[in-house]
Amino acid sequence: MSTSNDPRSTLEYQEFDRRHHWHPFTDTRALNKKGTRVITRAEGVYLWDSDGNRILDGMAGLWCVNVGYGRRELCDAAHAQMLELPYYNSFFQSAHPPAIELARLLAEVTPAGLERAFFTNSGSEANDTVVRLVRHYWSLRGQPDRSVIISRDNAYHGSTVAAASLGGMQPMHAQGGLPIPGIEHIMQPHYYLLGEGRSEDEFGLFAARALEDRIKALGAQRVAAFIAEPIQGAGGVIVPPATYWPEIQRICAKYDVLLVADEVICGFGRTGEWFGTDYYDLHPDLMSIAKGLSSGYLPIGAVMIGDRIAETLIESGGEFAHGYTYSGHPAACAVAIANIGILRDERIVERAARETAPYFQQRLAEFRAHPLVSDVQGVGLFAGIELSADKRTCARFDPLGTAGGLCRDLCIQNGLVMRAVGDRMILSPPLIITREQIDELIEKVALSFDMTARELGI
Ligand code: PXG
Repeated sequence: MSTSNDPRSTLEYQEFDRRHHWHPFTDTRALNKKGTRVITRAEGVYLWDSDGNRILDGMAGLWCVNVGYGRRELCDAAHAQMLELPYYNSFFQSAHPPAIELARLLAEVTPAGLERAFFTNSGSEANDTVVRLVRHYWSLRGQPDRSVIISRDNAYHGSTVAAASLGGMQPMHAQGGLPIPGIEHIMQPHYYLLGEGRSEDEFGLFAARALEDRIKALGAQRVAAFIAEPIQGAGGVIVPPATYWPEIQRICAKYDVLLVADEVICGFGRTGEWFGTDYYDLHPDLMSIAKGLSSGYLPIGAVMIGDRIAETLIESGGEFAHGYTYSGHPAACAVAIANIGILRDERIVERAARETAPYFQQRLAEFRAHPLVSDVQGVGLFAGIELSADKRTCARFDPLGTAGGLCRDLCIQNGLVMRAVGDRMILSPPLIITREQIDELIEKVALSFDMTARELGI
């Protein structure tokens, strides 16, 4: 048995990985040819691989390591909690201090009107919980036919059956007969892709009114909820026009459709506010959270439940027949409490908003002049940068992803993790990234863009 003091060679890891480890969202044949990258340790904003290369993590893991790597307080919190009470559940009229304390803390940091937390182990489970909860709510309100949930094209809400159905990713729907019944998708507010012929403000209203049109077409009495990420993350960091969210909110209120904010990526500081709903001044009935809740140190998610839903369930009595063995796992809750403590005590969100995020966005905007770049969009500490075969006409690459895949690989060669969504390059670094580290990141991005352009002859 190998230990961290006695590591295997990269080739050995790769061979065992090929033989025994099935990766998520991965072309196994392509991976097996190439061999996996093995990440062995991390500190701050940096990762190290099994060959000793240092890599700047421009994605905060998978959009989650908001406080950065190597925070001993989070490890100590898990350790202490596991010695005290490694496991107990919150079924059958029980609870334990970390779950109670975290729920109380979440009521404090999330927007007003979301006072109760239902714990899950992931964002996917949070969104599965949302599907069951909104349908149960409308049943209790005597409107069982209000069961349709409207989502958006290109949304990502997770990989479980209900969450993938809510998502708007065609390749996911194509595998396994999704979506499940009762899920509808409307257009996404992606101005760069779909805005032709309209001003940005006009397009925002147009995209929002797709919701009203769909509600009318279905009949409002059938529509339970609308779910959306305040800013689409995995879809490519799609920042909606300023007119979009106020109009969505007006429409949800008009037709009494519940508003569900999927804050799995936007939550806990990514936008420069604590939540995307703070950034856009939204008043959701439900909010899904995960990722930044524990900065990814342990798996935990939650659904924050709005008062009108909670009160209906309480007044009606009876069980919400739903829950996970590890809902509110003590160690994960203890880590989340410590993580929120760090975010608060060190004013990480506020400092990023004031100091580093504006600099990050300003430096990224410089890439608008790059021959390969046709669009740069971002808020706070995340951004999407569109690579185009011809920046004047915004021509797309054929096949899609030609430049994105190449650029992503060159980034790694240059010591940077940057994610590619087709030909859109994504950044979402830990919120503790410094100005100097942003300079380093920009330098690596510039080098990688230049190399990509050269290889593609642009
Ligand atoms: N909602 C949103 C908005 C997400 O981004 C989930 C729900 C699901 O969370 P879990 O914890 O079940 O994974 C997510 C997850 C990517 C990528 O490549 C994005 C996610 C997950 C994995 C990869 O961009 N987002």
